[in-house]
Amino acid sequence: MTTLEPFTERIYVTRPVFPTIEEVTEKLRDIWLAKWLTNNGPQHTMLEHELKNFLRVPCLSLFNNGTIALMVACQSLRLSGEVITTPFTFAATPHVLTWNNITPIFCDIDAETMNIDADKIESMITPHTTAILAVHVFGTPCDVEKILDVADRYGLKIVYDAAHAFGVEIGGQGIGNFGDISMFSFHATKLYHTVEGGALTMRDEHVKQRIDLLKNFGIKNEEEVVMPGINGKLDEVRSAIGRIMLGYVEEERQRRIRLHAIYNEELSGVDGLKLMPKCSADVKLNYQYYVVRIDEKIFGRSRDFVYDEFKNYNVFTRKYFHPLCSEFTCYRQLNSSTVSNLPVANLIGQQVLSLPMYGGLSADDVRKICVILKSFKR
Ligand code: T4K
Repeated sequence: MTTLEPFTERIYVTRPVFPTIEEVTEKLRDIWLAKWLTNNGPQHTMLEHELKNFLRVPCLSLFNNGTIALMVACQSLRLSGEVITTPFTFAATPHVLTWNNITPIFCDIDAETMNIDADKIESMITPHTTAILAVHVFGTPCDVEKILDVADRYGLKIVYDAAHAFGVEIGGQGIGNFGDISMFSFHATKLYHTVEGGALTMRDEHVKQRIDLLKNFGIKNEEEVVMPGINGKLDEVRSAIGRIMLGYVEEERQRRIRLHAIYNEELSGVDGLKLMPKCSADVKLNYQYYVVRIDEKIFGRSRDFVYDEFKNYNVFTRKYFHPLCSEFTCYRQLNSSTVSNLPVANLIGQQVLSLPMYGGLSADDVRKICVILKSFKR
């Protein structure tokens, strides 16, 4: 079982969960019968309702992807000037700010959770700051209380990029209840997906109404267009797939819980490897990713060595998130992008590696990945 032969087939960092073709065909038949393909059809209405219940949030608005959703979130709150965010995230997070004519201000991250360091946010606030855009990286919740405290004291809005946090809860409350607006991504590579898609969640029905206008060109009715909106609509086919996929989430999550446990069991105690952060007992996690940090000085091999070497075994890991957003050519000239402002993020960006994590992996696959990883140690 745990030989060091390469895997016979490529093992990717993740694989999408697929519904059966029969389930999809059945739903497509409904769509064909209704002759309604997009623009607020019945599948869309039903999915919005079902997701609102699933995520335990008062209001939810569906989108064609998470990035457009986040752009609309910034528009709906009329954010401007500067927004404080994390450099340790996917490119979409700072890009939506730039697309809204807002300057991203990068704040360093916490060495344990890898989320924005709530204790450092205050020092980044200027008279131009309008909001905090925090990311629940790898599904680990941000310090929502501290972020609320600083936002309240300075009158700032809070937007959470919850792209990785589908189904995560704090103390029985859906993660989408925190902040003014949260964004979820339903991309194919996520625990839950609609092929491409996303959603915003919010507490205020009036905010939802504004968001629903913004994602439909600002069209109020056949006579009135009340704001410069965009096309952020999720169509009927993807909405229908999303309805099917809701039936798959919990089983997929359970499979990943088991695989996480095997990774933890096999890798804990290996000098130079830091495993996923521990969360308090009242947090329900989704186990979407499994990330290790490799300390080259102790492990004897760099993260880049491990990443390259894994390929010889047909294992395709990912360096989520390297390079940091503050290292992108479009952001590195910002004052907040200096290494001295972001020491923790720069260190973690060099160490982090996302290992394969999806329900289709077997326990033996994960054990073998761990044996391979441990064999690299010097
Ligand atoms: N905020 C954050 C914090 C995010 O992480 C993301 C997206 C967003 C915002 C924006 O949300 P969206 O607009 O995407 O809804 C992937 C995803 O495309 C992206 O959604 C995700 N974050 C990011 C972390 O990961 P890539 O460029 O790494 O994807 P890709 O195509 O390399 O796929 C990863 C692996 O998955 C492949 O090596 C193989 C496997 N795969 C992928 C696809 C698409 C398959 O087996 N089948 C497939 O169909 O960005």
